[in-house]
Amino acid sequence: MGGLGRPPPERDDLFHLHAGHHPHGVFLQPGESPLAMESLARRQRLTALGQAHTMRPVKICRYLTADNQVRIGLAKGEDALLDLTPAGIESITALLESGDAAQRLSDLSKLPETPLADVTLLCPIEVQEVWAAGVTYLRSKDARMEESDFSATAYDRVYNAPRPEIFFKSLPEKVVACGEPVGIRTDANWSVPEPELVLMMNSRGEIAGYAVGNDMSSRDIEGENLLYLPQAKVYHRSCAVGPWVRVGATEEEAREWEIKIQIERSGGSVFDGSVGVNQIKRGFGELRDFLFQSQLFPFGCVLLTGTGIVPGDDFTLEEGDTVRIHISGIGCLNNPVVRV
Ligand code: DO4
Ligand code: MG
Repeated sequence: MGGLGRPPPERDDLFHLHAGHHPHGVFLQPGESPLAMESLARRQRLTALGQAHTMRPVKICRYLTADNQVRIGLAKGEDALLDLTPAGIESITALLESGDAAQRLSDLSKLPETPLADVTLLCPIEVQEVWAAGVTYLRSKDARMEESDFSATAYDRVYNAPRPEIFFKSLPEKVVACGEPVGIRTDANWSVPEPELVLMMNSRGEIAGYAVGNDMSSRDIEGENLLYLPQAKVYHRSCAVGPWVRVGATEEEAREWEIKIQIERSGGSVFDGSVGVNQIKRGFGELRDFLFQSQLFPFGCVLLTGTGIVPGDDFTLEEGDTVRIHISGIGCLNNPVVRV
């Protein structure tokens, strides 16, 4: 699982600058007394929890300490983490399962702080199956209809059908972390990243967190015949998620976020694009309901929600590229590209 024994991921600030983060804004810190929280919240005319979430996105991660301990951390500003171990939080799965993750994270007292530079961020997926929805944005439907005469009507139909396209994407242990390479297939000659909002759901199907994901795809293999979809989508290093899980945001808030991608080659940008999450055609609950229909996920599950950004037909990824995906409410996922 992401990151063990590997060098720390490269921490990129490009998107942080673009996204206008406010690392030093006025916000409540875990450990601040309930009275201080109440008084600040009252001044903002919000509940304490609402104020904390509005002013300071609650983001957690899995990380490896310098002495190789796996820990769960709470982001503190842009450069530090609070170790959640003393608060009894040792797994993201258990925290999401508890049903009150945001409340638990807002009720914490003093916790040990670690500079982000001293840790390796791991993939936040511990034991969950990873699934993906497709053709949920108009851009994805149109691009896929263009890439394949053979299957064009299938994309058109599924975009408009009550039942969405949902496919199995990855076992948890195969998902790559931020900083680790994503793969392009050796037998493909048209490969693209798919930047997607990820829903982190518990066993009851509650959307308890959000993450940034990349559903790597071989467009020529998918375009040749839709029955080749599993080969186009499920291969070594074809899925990246992380490093942050945003906790406590509603679907309404998530729909305000923007997804951006930039692909770098030889020090320059060869593609960039963006889309608003509100361009997604289907509701999150609708996708969840189809995924959970006649299924059990005892540890919860993870769903990539589809891409709304598809590079032009003349673009293919190359080994040595770097894919940088940013979602405004969550953070950045950066991965170099290797041939697999
Ligand atoms: O229909 C093929 C896959 C679609 C997909 O992955 C997407 O729209 O993101
Ligand atoms: Mg996709």
